[in-house]
Amino acid sequence: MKTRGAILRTVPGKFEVTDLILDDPRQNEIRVKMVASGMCHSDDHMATGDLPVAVYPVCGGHEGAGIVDAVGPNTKGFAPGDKVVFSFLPACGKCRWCATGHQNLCDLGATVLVGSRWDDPESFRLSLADGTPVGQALGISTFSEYTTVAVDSAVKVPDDTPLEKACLLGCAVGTGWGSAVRTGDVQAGDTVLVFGAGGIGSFAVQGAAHAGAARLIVVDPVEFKRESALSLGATHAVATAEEGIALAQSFTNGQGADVAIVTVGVITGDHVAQAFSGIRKQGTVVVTALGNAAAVGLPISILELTLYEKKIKGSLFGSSNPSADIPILLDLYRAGYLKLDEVITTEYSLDEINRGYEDMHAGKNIRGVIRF
Ligand code: CXF
Ligand code: ZN
Repeated sequence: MKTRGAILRTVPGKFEVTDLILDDPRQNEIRVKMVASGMCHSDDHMATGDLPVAVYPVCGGHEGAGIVDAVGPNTKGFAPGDKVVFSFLPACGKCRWCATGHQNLCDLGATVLVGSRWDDPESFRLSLADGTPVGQALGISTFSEYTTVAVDSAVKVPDDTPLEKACLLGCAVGTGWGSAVRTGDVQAGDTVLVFGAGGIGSFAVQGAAHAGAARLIVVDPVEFKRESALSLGATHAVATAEEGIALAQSFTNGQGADVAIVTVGVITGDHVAQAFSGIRKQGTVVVTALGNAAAVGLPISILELTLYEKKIKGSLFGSSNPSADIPILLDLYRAGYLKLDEVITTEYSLDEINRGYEDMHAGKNIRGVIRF
């Protein structure tokens, strides 16, 4: 069938909304009519090349929700009309990682930057009108009016789920919340530093607050993001890392934060090193962010690493299990413990996608969302 989607033809490049051809769903695939897609910084990293994908053109978008429109032959568990939230990481359910409660590290994850079907590298679900294959971002391409995905990339949600908010569960919520609650293992009473109060940072704040952080310091240069973070549970919000670290030290008798979470849009080694200098002995730096690989060295103190047993942990989708955690987080939203509506700053049409990313760069958005 025909669809319209936002593609990147080259890198670096800008999104271009164009007509695309979408393959019919095969076995274990579903076709979904998109309702909403969050505009994550990682799609911009695809546009700059900081997050390299194998095939261009690529249709962007990895944080979305929609309604099943068709299912492939012999595809169990999904039916037309079902509401789904996508997971930007598939979960096969069988590999070592899925089987041990680490779905975020599912072996299929290695294939999602390839852009094709993972069981058939020559086969693409999207193409241009002239037949040129179009890669799917993270195997899902949520910047398209319709998309066909493997069932491993979709989580069924209740019929009354507001998909225009729940789309955030596909990346930002799990990535941020999990960075505090799971990867960072924030404990009641902890002092926590969160660098960056954008989409991911807003959920890191909410996760840390939910886990009982007593002092929750947010660092962001943009005033309205600091105010938003305060309303989401941060106890303090400052403009610079130096101020944040000084605050953490003042609350801990000079020891430093228990956990520091780095969620800034474009990370460098200096951001990690700064966070590292702000944690206590045996404290943890959690890194959720992406940046230019060439610019990320780690100028940390080896003495502090060894003598203070400090830890630096990468965090992919917040160390979560999307099939289990997306429904749990949805329940927390329904119960009022997780705020989604407040994190969405602006809604855009698909055709306004580049304006949305310009707004993100200008610091105007916490999260922009495309409504279809
Ligand atoms: C990223 C992690 C690397 C792959 C794309 C998504 N996380 C959040 O956006
Ligand atoms: Zn993302």
